[in-house]
Amino acid sequence: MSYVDEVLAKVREKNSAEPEFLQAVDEVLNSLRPVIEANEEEYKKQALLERICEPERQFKFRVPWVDDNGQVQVNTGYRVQFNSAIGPYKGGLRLHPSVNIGIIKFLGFEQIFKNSLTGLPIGGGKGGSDFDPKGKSDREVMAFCQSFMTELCKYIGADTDVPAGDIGTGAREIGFMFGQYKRIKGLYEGVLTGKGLTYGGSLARTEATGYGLLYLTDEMLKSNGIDIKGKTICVSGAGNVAIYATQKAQQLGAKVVTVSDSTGWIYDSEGIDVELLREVKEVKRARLTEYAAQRSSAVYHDKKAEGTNVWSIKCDIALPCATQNELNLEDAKALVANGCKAVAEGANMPTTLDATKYLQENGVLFAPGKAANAGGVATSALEMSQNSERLSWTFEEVDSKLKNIMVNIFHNLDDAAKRYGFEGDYVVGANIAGFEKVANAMLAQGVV
Ligand code: NDP
Ligand code: 2IT
Repeated sequence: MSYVDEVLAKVREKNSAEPEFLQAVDEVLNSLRPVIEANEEEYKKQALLERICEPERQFKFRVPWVDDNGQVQVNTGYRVQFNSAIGPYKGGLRLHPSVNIGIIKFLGFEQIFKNSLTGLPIGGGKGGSDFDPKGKSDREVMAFCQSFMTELCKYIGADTDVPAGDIGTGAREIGFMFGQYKRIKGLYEGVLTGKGLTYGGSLARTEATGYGLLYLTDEMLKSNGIDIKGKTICVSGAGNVAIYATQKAQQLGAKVVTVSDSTGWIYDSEGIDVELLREVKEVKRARLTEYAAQRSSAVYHDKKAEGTNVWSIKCDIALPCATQNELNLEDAKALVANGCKAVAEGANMPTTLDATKYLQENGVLFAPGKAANAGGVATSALEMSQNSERLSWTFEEVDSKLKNIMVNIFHNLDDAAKRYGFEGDYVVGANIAGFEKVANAMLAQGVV
């Protein structure tokens, strides 16, 4: 049995109740085969893959808080500090009822390679809670965030572990958490990223994941002789990543015709009105039905009632920006049948393994999330730099650094794929390019 197969078997046995984690490990280890085979003896002796698949440490804690009726509620909090070989743990906090340890581990595992791809000194971590901010009052959200941080603050710090936003965690939640950290620890430090601009946040961090997704997609298309201008794009999601992906796609001359949330989706034949979308989602925190009500060119589709989703719409480019496993084999078949040329993942692991394979086999350019959505965490690292030097850079300065990082990521993964004889396979390229730096750092640091 090869070393990769041996480790895969062990990881499956040990984590059998964590399907999302196993899916992420499966994809990464399988695509690392050429590198592992070239160094099999050393890596095996050093148990490098076993170490990479085992978090350095993980915390699970009680988060009690009082709701607006005076009732005590209890949620579970998590932080997984996965790998610190190349820098302090870095990664977001997801607040969503579906959160469990397997989901946090899959996200933390992906984050190791994503953070490495950015070229910046950040290790991999992730956290969150099964708390649902949806429908809660600002006071309830604050009560939860303060309780969550009261425990989390014991394990994080500007040079230890720096959390940020993810699903359900935006500027409001980061603000409440930062305030509580400062109050308990008495430290005004860059312990979180995605902060507000008046207290250490970076310009362009809000836009960074969506903008970065488009910078990388544009570079991938260009290098395959395709101009993004005039192309039709389907976006899923209607949150932070989806909104700014839509905005940048439009700035680059493409037309985005769909967005979605967990209950339904919009087809807008005139192209999505980003300002209206921001008003509905960021300001009013309302459903997409509200967008449709205010825009005559938009049609709302109820996901459950119709059993449909945005991937049924004809497009040149698909950008899944909502959540994991939201684009399955059936969706991939519909995209291919409709002539889709490229898929780039704004979300983490939105495409199932069989769908990814089908897209690649049918000639669709496929940019995996750990590369395509790395602009968010890269800009978080730029926020950490600004906090360390106690300066703030202009929007243009941050945005141009972000663009350079995304263009470099594309060429690094394109080169890595070519080096190992997998030209055009950006999944293999991203995993290899991300892995090499982490592996070298781990080997140099001994058995830790
Ligand atoms: P937001 O919370 O801002 O938005 C999430 C969007 O996805 C919402 O429209 C939400 O709909 C929808 N969604 C969430 N969960 C589900 C679900 N289970 N089924 C269907 N739709 C769902 O999150 P972000 O935009 O920040 O994150 C989106 C994705 O991008 C995630 O995979 C995240 O991990 C990834 N990502 C985020 C980065 C960031 O900087 N924020 C960086 C890199 C990756 P609804 O409003 O109905 O819940
Ligand atoms: O998945 C991700 O990369 C994020 N949610 C952003 C993490 C960060 O530290 O900015």
